[in-house]
Amino acid sequence: MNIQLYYAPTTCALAPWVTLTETGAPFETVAMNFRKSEHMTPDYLAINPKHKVPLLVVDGRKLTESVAIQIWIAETFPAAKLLPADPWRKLEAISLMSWCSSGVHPHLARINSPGKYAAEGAEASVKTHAAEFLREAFAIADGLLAGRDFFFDHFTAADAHFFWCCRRATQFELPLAVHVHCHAHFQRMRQRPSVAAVLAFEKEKLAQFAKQG
Ligand SMILES: N[C@@H](CCC(=O)N[C@@H](CS)C(=O)NCC(=O)O)C(=O)O
Repeated sequence: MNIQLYYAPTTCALAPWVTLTETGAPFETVAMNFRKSEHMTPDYLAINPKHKVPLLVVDGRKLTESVAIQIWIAETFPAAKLLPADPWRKLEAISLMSWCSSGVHPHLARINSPGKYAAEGAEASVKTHAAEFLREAFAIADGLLAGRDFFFDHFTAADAHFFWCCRRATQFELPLAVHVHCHAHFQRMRQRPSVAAVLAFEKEKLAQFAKQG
């Protein structure tokens, strides 16, 4: 099986990169330079008109949307136990990832690029509102993580997905540490070999892109 993951540093493509790495399966990472708008080129738009990552290509078939990609990885490599075995818990994990994707990520996007969401002059207010939504989201996750190492009884794709949300929040200097269980989960995840590997890969790619100018 030929697996390619289209990825860009700092983006949510980090989550499927981590879960694919957890499977031990070989895959190719196609690293894109967003600062050079490589995702807006005619070549990439022909593959993915949504101009987003992650994009998974498996034997020439394309799959977009992080949640679908995470489920594909978990179901294709069941030995990695990337979703809980119990059917209800499995749906809870999918629910958590859907929330990361549709309930948390959009607020992070507003902090990253407020100008895309507001008229000139209103950017600061978009960021303030997004930060408040994020504070509420991290408070909810904090309750779910209290007294636990992971969202379920072992590491799952939901942990990888939420890790990305936390990471992006810290990159925007949002006060994650006030949510003590989220913060502890974030630190724990950073120690995981798959996560350490993606962070090292990201650093390498950013340095390479900087050299290219
Ligand atoms: N709902 C999508 C969101 C993907 C997404 O927004 N990716 C961002 C990076 S975190 C992106 O590629 N943005 C580039 C753009 O929108 O042009 C998913 O979960 O896969």
